[in-house]
Amino acid sequence: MSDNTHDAIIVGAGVCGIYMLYRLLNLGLKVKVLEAADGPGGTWHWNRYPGARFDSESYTYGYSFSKELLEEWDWSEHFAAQPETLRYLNYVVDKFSLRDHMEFDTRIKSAQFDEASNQWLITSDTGEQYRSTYFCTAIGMLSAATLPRIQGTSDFLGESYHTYYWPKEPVDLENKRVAVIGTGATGVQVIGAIAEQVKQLTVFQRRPNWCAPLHNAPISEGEMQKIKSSYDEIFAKCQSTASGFIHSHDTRSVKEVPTEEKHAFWNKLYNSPGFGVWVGNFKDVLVDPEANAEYSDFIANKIRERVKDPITAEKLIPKDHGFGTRRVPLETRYYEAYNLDHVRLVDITENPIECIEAKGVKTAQELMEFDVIIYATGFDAITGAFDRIDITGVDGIKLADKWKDGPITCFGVQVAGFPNMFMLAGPQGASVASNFPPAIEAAVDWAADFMEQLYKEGVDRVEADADAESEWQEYVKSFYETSLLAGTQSWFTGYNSNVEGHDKLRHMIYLGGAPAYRRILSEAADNGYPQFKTR
Ligand code: NA7
Repeated sequence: MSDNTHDAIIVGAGVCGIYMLYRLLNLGLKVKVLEAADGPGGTWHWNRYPGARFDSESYTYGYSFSKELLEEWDWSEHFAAQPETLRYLNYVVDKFSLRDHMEFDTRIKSAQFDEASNQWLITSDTGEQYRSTYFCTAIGMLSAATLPRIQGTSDFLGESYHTYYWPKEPVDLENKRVAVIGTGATGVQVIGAIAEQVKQLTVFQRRPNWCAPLHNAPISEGEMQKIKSSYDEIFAKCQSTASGFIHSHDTRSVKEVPTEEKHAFWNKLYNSPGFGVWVGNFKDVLVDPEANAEYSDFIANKIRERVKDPITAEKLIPKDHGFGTRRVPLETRYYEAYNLDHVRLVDITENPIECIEAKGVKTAQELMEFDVIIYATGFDAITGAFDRIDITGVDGIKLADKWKDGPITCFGVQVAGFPNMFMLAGPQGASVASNFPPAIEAAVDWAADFMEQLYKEGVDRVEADADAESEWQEYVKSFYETSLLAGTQSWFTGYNSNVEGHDKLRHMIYLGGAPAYRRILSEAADNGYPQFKTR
């Protein structure tokens, strides 16, 4: 085997790629990770913006596969900030001696399946070529950042940053006039973190999101010891919930609970840390429009209580979708930011941005001058990272063409016509709709076990069956008929106004819950992988 020929190439050294590398090296395979960044960490390598932190409890975000690692690592906060997570991932890479198998500063431009050898020919943007039997994508679901399609972004003479490409060097925002465009999970974290330190903050909001308090806190030494002794129960709990978080939903429905008791429960959720406020709710809040409307009203009143100016408060309350039907940003003093005299909310549905100019942002009503513009405008989510690579399967078929109207997969792990390509956290899998690491550990284990079996059997070509793929499509779509998430425009449902053609529903994610997804994968394995053809 030549130096650049491998059993498997994994693209991406984030949470997913790191664990896949660990698994495949343990199988004795020749494996390499190719990574565009200059170090491991993926999401946590790139997103260095102020306020970037987990919305998952730290101790459910770490890997569960190594008891030794769990014993060694101490989290300092219940929801760790980006620098700590990046340190953690680097620690994992070094602990398991993975770094030597990673090649950094290597962005993949194309991947082409070669029928004669049953290998993938993978080419970097500098023209370096690699061959491998398996082409494993661990390229992230939120790694193709998108700037707004606003005229003049390059004319601005101050500093400007997309949150994903935040520089490694410190950015001094003190005494600066700062604009933030975008109020998704990222914008909300940035705004909460910088509002008090800047001279002037102007937030450009197109559509408000339903946000709720994170309630972060430090983890004391005693608490960490307790967490360490409870890891088995913590991970078992995460395995049991649809969302993969430690929060399980209440089995009662909104209508059957008396108002006083209901409000006491909702107050408890609102005052508790993490995503309980979203996924720990009554069972019908995300499926029954009336239940959802009642809960949304409850949360709207919380916003009214926290924001002093009633006009601003109303602008911050979503009117076009119910609570939890888009990704809920968890926040720290986000709403209180709008009570500061130097913070202004600009509703761009009333006062649209016309263009960016040398000095700032020109809206229909005025020119606002800024020193810094922060674009928290999100991602070409889930499929964007795939679209950036020219992926060619059998008979010259392009993945981008096959996915023109949305992803088509079998179990979210393979695509018919693209043999030996394993998507470790791909579209239509469970990871995007749940706590990421527990879901990817399961998906990686499944793919690695499958490859181990193929390797032992001497099989060097495996491909999703087209009929099985069609069945999976129908199955994935069926959940969209009952979930309120499906009726809302967001990156969950494939919308992005900054990407041509992403203006209609695409079936991006599997909404059936993580435990059911794992069951489906295990059944496939137990039955000898009937959804896949080998030769
Ligand atoms: P999101 O959640 O996609 O949010 C992007 C935000 O940027 C959202 O408020 C958008 O408004 C706004 N946006 C996008 N384009 C424009 C233009 N052209 N003009 C004005 N405003 C715009 O991305 P995030 O980075 O916040 O979060 C992504 C995920 O990362 C998050 O869910 C976590 O899982 C981690 P819109 O709502 O589309 O009207």
